[in-house]
Amino acid sequence: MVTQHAYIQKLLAVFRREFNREPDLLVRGPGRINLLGEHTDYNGGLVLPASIDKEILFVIARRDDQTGRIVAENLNQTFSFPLDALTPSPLGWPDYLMGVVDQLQKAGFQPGGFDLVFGGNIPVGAGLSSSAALECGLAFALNQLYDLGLATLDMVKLSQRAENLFVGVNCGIMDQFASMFGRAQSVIQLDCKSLHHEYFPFQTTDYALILCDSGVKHSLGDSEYNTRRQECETGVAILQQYDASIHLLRDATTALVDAHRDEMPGKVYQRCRYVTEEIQRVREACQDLLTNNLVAFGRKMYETHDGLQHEYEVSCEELDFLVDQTRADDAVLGSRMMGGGFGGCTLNLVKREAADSFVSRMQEAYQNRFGIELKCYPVRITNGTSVLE
Ligand code: GAF
Repeated sequence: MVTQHAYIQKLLAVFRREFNREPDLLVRGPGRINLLGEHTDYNGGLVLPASIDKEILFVIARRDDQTGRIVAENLNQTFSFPLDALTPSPLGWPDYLMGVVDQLQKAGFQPGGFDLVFGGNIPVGAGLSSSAALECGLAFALNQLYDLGLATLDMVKLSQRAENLFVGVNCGIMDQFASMFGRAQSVIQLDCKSLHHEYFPFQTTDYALILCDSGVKHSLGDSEYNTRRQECETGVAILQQYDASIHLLRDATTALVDAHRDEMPGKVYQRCRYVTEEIQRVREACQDLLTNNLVAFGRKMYETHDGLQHEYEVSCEELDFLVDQTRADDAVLGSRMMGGGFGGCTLNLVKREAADSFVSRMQEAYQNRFGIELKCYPVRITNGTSVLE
């Protein structure tokens, strides 16, 4: 495993070789996990994410002209673009960065050009928000480099808009918020309507958080994500006829959804019920954290998975298998699929002393069932996007 220090040295060497100069700034943009509160962000509900020790590092310097020159170290690719003529790139990854420049400009800021080398250890496609890490890291770096005076929340909103409008992915605000606002040993309870946030302690001395990467990403994920959003909006439109103060599902309760079950198409009812229950679950789970009751917290992770599997229907065979493997395991407090669904990782809360044997058991079972090598990542909760001294 390459240490952060060794990897920074490597990025610095690439920067000097490519640009023949010294950088002005080093920035770290972390990926994220989400403990509970899935598919609630775009419903204005509560989420419970944290930023982690999987990260993208940025080595960057100002330029005197209006050019962005970028090296993606992991991919061994380079890309240059004029800041005053932004067009999407077939390479894909530059769009996350150009999207940030685009949104800065649209918000009335004029960042200058930059030379940048970036790279990191966030597995792509695993649902750990490498895209948010990329957006937030650049927004943060440009804010520092050009003294733009943006508040942290402005950078979060701008990064989300970059993804929505320039990349064209209709995500909620959770991933960017978590990448920016993370705090070591804490989870963030974010209210996605008011954007009020609060930190809750998450001690992992006795328990480890382990991601199991299914290695699959079923292609229907993106279209189903948008369908779920629409189904939730349909539910809101129905409930609004009875209570005009309901603008988002977070404004409704499970009891209200149940009361209007007969007026809703079956799937719409299921989606609304899951969302209102999940928001309540996050509330209760935060009380578990305050009393350090990780057993109760873990149970809620299973409840979330069951809701995502049966009511929200965004899981898949591989994720269900990974969660089912843990159900009778005394070493596991909780397990669930994480993120948008249809692939990516499960998140597991495991007794620390049993972490290694847990990983071996899961890898063997997954290999036997699907013939796929299961990658497992123990993660630590860290601070959010910041300058590296
Ligand atoms: C994806 C989205 F990007 C998030 O905004 C969130 O909606 C999540 O799916 C589901 O909770 O990660």
